[in-house]
Amino acid sequence: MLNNKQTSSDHPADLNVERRGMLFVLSSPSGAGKSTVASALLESDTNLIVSTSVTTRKPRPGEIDGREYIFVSQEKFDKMTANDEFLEHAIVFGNSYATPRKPVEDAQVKGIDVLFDVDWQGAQEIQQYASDDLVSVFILPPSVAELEARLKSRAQDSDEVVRARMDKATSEMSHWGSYQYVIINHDIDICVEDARAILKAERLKRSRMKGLVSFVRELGVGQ
Ligand SMILES: Nc1nc2c(ncn2[C@@H]2O[C@H](COP(=O)(O)OP(=O)(O)O)[C@@H](O)[C@H]2O)c(=O)[nH]1
Ligand SMILES: [Mg+2]
Repeated sequence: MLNNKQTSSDHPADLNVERRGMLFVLSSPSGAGKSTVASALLESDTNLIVSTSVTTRKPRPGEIDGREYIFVSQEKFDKMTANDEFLEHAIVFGNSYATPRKPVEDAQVKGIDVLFDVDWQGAQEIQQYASDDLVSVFILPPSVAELEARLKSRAQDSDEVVRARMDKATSEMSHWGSYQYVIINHDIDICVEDARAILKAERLKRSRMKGLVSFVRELGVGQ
């Protein structure tokens, strides 16, 4: 029954409970503002949760196991891979990263949207998994100089790591064309606003509102 969760309100937005959760993929090179955008969206949006990745990378100062990442040994990671616990996995900067499958499946069924902070490899695999449920956004820095400045100001990684990330940024950015949306981060507040607009517009797409056919039928409108 398509309309069994319909509320008494006649606003189509109430039909959102009828839709499957979207998979909202955010990618960018390190330092382009992805984490800031992700945090801002998650804070203000009650129907959006984040996918917490599993990684073999060591925690940085201030990172908490289960919050930024689920930090595991390579051995544990390999075991989880063999158990098919991951929706996708990839090697980034020499460390393994993966998206746990179960929380995504559970959220989608409930109509909750899931945000992913993954690299281009993850985005491609999630695209294959999700097809119509996917919304993908690539965030570009305003310039190479600005990107470098942002990476340096973090000071959490060694110079060597920062250099390696600058080198990788160019190749990561070369995948911008396979994303549905591109945001240039001249101003982080506008960047957040743009990401919110994308999320909102995608939620309002007719094709996602599964309860719409029965709703319109009740309005007495034929096919
Ligand atoms: N494919 C994939 N990439 C991930 C996953 N989790 C994080 N990443 C990416 O791995 C890269 C490194 O992430 P991180 O260690 O947090 O360092 P950051 O570059 O400072 O954000 C980023 O591009 C993330 O988007 C994941 O589960 N799968
Ligand atoms: Mg990150």
